[in-house]
Amino acid sequence: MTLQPTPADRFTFGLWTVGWTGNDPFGTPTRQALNPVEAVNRLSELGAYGITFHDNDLIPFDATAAERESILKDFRGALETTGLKVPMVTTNLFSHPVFKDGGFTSNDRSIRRYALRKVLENIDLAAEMGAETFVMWGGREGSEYDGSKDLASSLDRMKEGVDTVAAYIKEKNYGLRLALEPKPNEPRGDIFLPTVGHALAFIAELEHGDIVGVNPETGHEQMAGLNFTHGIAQALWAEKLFHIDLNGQRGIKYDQDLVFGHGDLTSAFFTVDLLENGFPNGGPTYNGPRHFDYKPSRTDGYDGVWDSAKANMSMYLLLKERATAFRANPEVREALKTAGVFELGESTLAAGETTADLLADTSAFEGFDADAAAERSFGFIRLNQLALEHLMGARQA
Ligand code: GLT
Ligand code: MN
Ligand code: MN
Repeated sequence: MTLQPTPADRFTFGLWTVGWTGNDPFGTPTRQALNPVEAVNRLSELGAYGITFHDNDLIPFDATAAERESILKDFRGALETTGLKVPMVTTNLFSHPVFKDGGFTSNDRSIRRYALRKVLENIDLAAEMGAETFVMWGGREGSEYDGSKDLASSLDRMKEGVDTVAAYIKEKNYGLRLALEPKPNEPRGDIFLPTVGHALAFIAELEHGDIVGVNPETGHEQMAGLNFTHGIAQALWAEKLFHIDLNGQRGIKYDQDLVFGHGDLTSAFFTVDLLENGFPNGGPTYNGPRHFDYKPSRTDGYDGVWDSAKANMSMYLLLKERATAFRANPEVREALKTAGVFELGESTLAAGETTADLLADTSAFEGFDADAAAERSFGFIRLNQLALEHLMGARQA
């Protein structure tokens, strides 16, 4: 059963996803180029809410001003006709050979200045398109050899770049926020700000960090063997989950960019459960677009491209349905209670209790029977079985 999405679901796609022609390090394209206007029309027909793009997905790197205007005119026309939105825009600082050692952190200062100008120009376009989020994926910001970089200077230059862009946004009064997208490696041997955690720590050092958050991608955290749901949870907790890239990845290997849910399905279930139902004890929630950043496998023609676009949305909606049933089921509520999930929401010290009070509480330590407390069975296995039974559709609400 394929569920039918509507714009109210806020599903968005990168133009580079359905527009990927299948070129990889070992082979040339397997599909013809896709006209951006067709991408807009098709995605709208399928029930998507919006489309996102890099400057050069739409406007070729070497386009003249007149070519740029004509492309934008057609694209805007398609957006107007379909009602599709552009909630996010990003810049390509990785394809052209000039960026082979990065944009913001290239060892060549003239290239860093050029990269910054390219981003600022694209910020103007993003604001004009009505985008809320500007993603920065620094795919080429990194190294193959540790000796080729001053790592502290690299972070200084990254900070300088991001702060300059953020300050420009404020100065122009654009309603944009920046979202840094972590990735551990590929195309560089090691990419700077490799995980959500690194990015959050970096943002805390910024001058204009108030408008800078993260855009975590499912597969990127999983390439590092990390738990994606934990990553977005920490970003939410820090109120820094500004955007999200959903896709599929099977384990620690090259970036697969599979359809959402086609990688680690159990993890995808808990991702959707968190995005849709929030933390069991309350807290910040995610209200932004559900953005798919995947690659339709190069084995498939355009039939497969549109099937896979549909599949992303359908997987999300199916998981949403299962996760909602999971949370509503009384047996699950009971299992969550037994597991202590709600108890974890209670503060460890009582309201107004001081450290001195805790030290004076002999029942907390001297009189505490650690062996007896160790007897508690948390019932986590049963809780997980209930989750999987819901995921598999073996149980309804
Ligand atoms: C690139 C990358 C993605 C990023 C995009 C944004 S481009 O395809 O693999 O993960 O989100 O720059
Ligand atoms: Mn990816
Ligand atoms: Mn991505």
